[in-house]
Amino acid sequence: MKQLLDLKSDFPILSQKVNGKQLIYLDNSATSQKPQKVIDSITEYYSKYNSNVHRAIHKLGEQATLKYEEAHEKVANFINASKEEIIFTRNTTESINLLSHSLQISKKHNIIVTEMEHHSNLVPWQQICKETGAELRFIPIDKDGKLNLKKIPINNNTRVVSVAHVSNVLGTINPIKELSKMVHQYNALFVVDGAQSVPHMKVDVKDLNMDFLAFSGHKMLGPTGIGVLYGKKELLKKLHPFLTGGGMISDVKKDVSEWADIPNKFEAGTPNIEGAIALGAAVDYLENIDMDEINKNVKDLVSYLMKRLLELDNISIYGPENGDRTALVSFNLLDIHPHDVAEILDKEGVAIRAGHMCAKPLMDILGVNAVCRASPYFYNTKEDIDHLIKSLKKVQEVFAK
Ligand code: C6P
Repeated sequence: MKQLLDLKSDFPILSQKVNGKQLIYLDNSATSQKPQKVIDSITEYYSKYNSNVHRAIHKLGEQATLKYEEAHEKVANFINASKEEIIFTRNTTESINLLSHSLQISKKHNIIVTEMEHHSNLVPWQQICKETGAELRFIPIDKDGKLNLKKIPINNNTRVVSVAHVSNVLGTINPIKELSKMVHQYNALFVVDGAQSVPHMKVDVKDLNMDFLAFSGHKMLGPTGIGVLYGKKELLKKLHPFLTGGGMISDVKKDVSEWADIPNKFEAGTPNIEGAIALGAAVDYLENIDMDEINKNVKDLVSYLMKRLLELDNISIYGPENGDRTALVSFNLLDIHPHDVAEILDKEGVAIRAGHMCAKPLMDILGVNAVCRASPYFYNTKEDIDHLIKSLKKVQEVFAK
């Protein structure tokens, strides 16, 4: 295994200068960078075996189908699922929309999310509740940015509890095993938004007893436009398809159709073939490093980031203490708008995200309109964080004048 510190050279984009300064990319929670191996897998598909899948009786078609199927298998092994339990979608957002439309929610149901959800795990449930008359309920968060499980509003009418594994604003790692137990005691379905966890830690869907898990390829070294919905086999078999058309049927008559087996039932139309294959290459890359190693490395970087941010005067940091968090740190500098912070950092070559983070209800709870967020991945170094801190000090100097 390579030392994690050597890995920057695998990512061609990271060697460039931005605004005349060496690029320090700390916006990995928005999207990660891609290693050469993933980029090559896309070029290889288009230059050697571009063809449609599940249709063609020719060499290229067979090769593309084999690789596409292999990608399902790689992703399945990555989260300890089986191949037919992996549905390829465009992203986490589409995975959750697929579920919310397929679950046949009705007026008698309630659906529970948390106050820290990304819009993608809130708006689809909010809309389905509006359409069906079901009730949307929230697990509140406490002052430390953790879920208050004593106040989970669950009852026998709860159909779904859908929770982020890791918050994209607070970095909180939610207690998925504990939640899963609680939810299943009420015979409700347990859905996990893994957009910010799957890239960073070993997520075992069986050990954590998740009914469904949604995540995005682009946050875990894969390309944009490919996402995953995992579902337990017995549940997926019972669900209605979200999109219908070619590729998802076993038989069609003029007035009636029968559905193909899972996962094809949920993959209507020509899929994102190169995206799936490249996600398979991303999974290979991550597994070659080892997810436990990545988890440890990112947690160390986050705790170093917290420590160094706390050296600054007039800073508010959001979310729990070290240990209960990973992936990212959100903060605000007193009286300086996050957009101004990000703009000045950009001039120093440092890329962070500033804004509402697609979590407006959480912004309301925090009492802010926007935050700054720095999110390292395993290829970042402590020197990158030192550079961020130096640049933040410059921001404060500019505004002190
Ligand atoms: N968060 C961020 O900068 P998509 O866009 O579908 O790939 O992922 C949506 C999503 C869902 N849940 C969580 C917890 C997320 O963090 C995200 C994406 C990015 O925080 C882009 S807004």
